[in-house]
Amino acid sequence: MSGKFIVFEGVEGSGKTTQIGQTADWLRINTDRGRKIVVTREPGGTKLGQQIRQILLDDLDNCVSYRTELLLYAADRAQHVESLIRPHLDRDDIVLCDRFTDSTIAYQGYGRGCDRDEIDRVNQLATGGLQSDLTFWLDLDVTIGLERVLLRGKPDRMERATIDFHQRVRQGYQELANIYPDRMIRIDADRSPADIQLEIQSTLRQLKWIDTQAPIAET
Ligand code: Z5A
Repeated sequence: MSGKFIVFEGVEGSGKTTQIGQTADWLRINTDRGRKIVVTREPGGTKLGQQIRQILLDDLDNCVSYRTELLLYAADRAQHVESLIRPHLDRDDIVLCDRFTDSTIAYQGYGRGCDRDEIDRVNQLATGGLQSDLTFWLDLDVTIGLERVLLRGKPDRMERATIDFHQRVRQGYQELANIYPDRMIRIDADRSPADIQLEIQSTLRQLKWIDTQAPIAET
């Protein structure tokens, strides 16, 4: 396996989708010819995953138990890793993924209070040990993020959780970033999309995964 696996994490509305799109456009221009840039997400990166996503985010009168929720995210991930992520990494592609295992630790662990050892075992089963090469954690005050997503319309089941829940999630990301400083890079997401994108491009250039002669794109 020789591709690169880059994950974007953060609370709701932190700008992951926006930044992944811009990063993919920039990488497509600036990486070696033939190296494919793949954009995907969790939950819902596969056909089966889209059905699981619907179950997870639909309004089910909160009848999904926390353990069921944990296993549904893991089922989505197992299918995603096996049928999409690993095959692309085996072909030397660059995979950009909106959320991965750290989301489960932050949301089901810190947010819901599920047991951390159980989460680690479930993540290991779902991924076969695959970890990101690099994770950008877009760090944002949860009230700002939730205000952004509420402008989009009706919040989904996860978005309707309490502010306390979302604050615990953010705290979870902070602790993960402290534990894994080499893999997880904190990006201040309370800035313009252009400024955030420049920092992401600059970080990727320093890692020399791309043609370092390439200019940083105007955003
Ligand atoms: N979840 C979980 O619990 N466990 C797991 O293991 C996994 C996930 C994998 C998936 O939701 C839910 O599943 C999520 C975690 C949980 N739950 N919640 N709540 P999703 O996929 O539907 O949504 P999301 O991942 O939370 O992303 P999002 O809400 O779509 O936000 P985003 O992708 O981070 O941000 P965005 O779409 O780029 O931007 C949001 C808005 O802000 C949009 O209008 C932008 O134009 C605007 N924006 C973006 N950047 C900026 C800046 N810099 N300034 C101002 N405005 C901006």
